Amino acid sequence: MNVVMIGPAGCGKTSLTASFGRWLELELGEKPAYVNLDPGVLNLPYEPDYDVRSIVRVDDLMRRDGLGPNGAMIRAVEIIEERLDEVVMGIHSLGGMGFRLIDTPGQMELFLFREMGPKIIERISEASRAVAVYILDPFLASSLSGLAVGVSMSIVTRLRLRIPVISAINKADLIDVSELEKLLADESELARRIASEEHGLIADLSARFMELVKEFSKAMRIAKISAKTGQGMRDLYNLISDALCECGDLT
Ligand SMILES: Nc1nc2c(ncn2[C@@H]2O[C@H](COP(=O)(O)OP(=O)(O)O)[C@@H](O)[C@H]2O)c(=O)[nH]1
Ligand SMILES: [Mg+2]
Repeated sequence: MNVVMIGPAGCGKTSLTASFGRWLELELGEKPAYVNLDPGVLNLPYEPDYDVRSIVRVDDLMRRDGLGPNGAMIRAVEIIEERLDEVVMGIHSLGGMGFRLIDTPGQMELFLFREMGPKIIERISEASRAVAVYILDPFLASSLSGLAVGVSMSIVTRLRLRIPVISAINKADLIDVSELEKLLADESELARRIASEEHGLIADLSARFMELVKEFSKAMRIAKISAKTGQGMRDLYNLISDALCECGDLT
């Protein structure tokens, strides 16, 4: 079972890979495999069983080819795309029956909007099931239109990767996300707040985005988590298990 971490830069993909993995090990006695697909990361808080930096490293490209960080990152993704078979074989060779936790590049557009992400996920989900965890940064959700944008990115993820997607609000230790949780659980309250706090076209667009998300995800089930404190890992586990069992029911 593959669990793919997706979300904007800094939302906590790498931290969650480590802390959800630790939770699986300690609470369930699982032995998850850790996969790093970020060629740009310098330090990892987990020991990767497969590391794409065995093919290419962004810091090497910067030094060797005199590229800036963005140019080197794009070049690295091109190299990974050229050597996709190797990457897929590396991931396949991990084998095992348990969880494979897949950490993706900091900037999610490199994974989602180029070939790299969809191709890798297509290939690995031929042999085993896969679910994506779309991680919302609570700072984006500080306005209702921001929340609509954050949540609707889970649909974009669904469209690009073609696997079930569940959502999680990370960094719950930093800001109080209970208000946010209540809003997402109560459609009519959400609609009322959008109507009163946003105006005109923005209110309209926010409301429609939310409807779209609800329509596609049946219920907006979102885990409230902290990769730092480990809070909410059981909820996340339950959502992931449901998504994998229902095989598309959450899509
Ligand atoms: N307080 C807090 N910080 C977090 C949490 N998750 C991640 N971070 C911090 O957010 C920053 C970015 O995290 P990282 O996992 O590298 O994000 P990525 O770019 O999505 O892989 C780091 O400084 C993390 O320590 C969390 O749940 N709580
Ligand atoms: Mg990362």
